[in-house]
Amino acid sequence: MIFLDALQTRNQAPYPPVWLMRQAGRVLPSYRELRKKHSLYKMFTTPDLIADVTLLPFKELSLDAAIIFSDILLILEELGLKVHFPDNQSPFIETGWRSFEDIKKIEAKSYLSCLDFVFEGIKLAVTQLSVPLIGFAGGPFSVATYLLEKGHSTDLKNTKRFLFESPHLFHHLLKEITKVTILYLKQQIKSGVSAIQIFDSWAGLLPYGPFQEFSLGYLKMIIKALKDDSVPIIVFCRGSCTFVEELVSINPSCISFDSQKPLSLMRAKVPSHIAVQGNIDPYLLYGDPALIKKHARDLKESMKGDKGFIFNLGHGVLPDLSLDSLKILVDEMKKT
Ligand code: 1CP
Repeated sequence: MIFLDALQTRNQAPYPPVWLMRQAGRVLPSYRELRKKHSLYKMFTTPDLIADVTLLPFKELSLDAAIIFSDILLILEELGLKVHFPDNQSPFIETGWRSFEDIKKIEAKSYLSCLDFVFEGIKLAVTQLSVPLIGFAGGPFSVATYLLEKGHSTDLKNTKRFLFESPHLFHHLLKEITKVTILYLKQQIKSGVSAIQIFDSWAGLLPYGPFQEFSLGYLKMIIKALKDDSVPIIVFCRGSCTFVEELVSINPSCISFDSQKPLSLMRAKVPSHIAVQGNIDPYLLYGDPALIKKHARDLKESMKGDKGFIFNLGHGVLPDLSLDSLKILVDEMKKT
């Protein structure tokens, strides 16, 4: 299990473990076939389909970890909200709010009631996998942005305005999301995942103070709450190269870096007991095979001998990439 070994910074294999964020998506022809038959919501909520899609990338690529097929936004259904995944558009959330004051009504229950399909999907997937399964959740800040922006946004204007206008209300929202996230991750662990990744994808758009107050503080709470569950926790945010010292301060098992800086430079700032993951720019995969191989070799060479290096992209696989490019990248990383 070289993936789990690397998370404990003791991988002895002559190559790093490899997995890719968003490996189970539209880049796979087999996934596109399934999408013709089922809505995305059906795929996220049917245990058999969750397990099947989780396994799809293994037919095409030689990977060292799987990630459960789900989405960071589904957790909002535990707060009584409805999440929509329309075809070829960003997901959006039906809030029914007339003003942000309605956020006061959001309250987490002390138990989970509507995400059983995820746990059933995990149980089914682990019985069929020969590599560790990663469970995940969104960082509370990133999940909250989808509520406040009502879907995708490039500048997070509503969120940033709200956090300065109504910081108390924003903290209330983040606290309630954090409470359900902790319950959700604990149940994923009980169902059989061997590691957790927290995706705080949008936190990197925050300036320094708000990053600490509205993102990092809640990531820290989650890490603390899961301490006794003894499962490694990977933290990812776009902006991780900028906020490396802050991410180190919350002591995750691994930091997943974006592509903004060389990974070896980041490693020099991360203590040796914390693993590092990353960080090829996903757009490189539009390049020709020779270029892809060169970047893979350079990264591997720069991290040679690092027992806590996990290969990944700096962000998720883009849906319109060619599968052949992914194969070239993965094969090059795994060459001894
Ligand atoms: O292999 C895998 O990683 C699949 C599991 C997975 C994960 C980890 C999915 C399935 N979504 C996610 C996390 C996720 N979802 C994130 C964090 C990671 C990241 O930054 O990439 C985010 C921000 C979302 C929200 C989301 N869900 C978006 C982005 C919207 C935006 O703001 O641009 C989209 C397009 C979705 C739908 C979705 N979720 C997952 C897939 C494969 C898809 C696309 C489905 C399709 O088009 O068929």
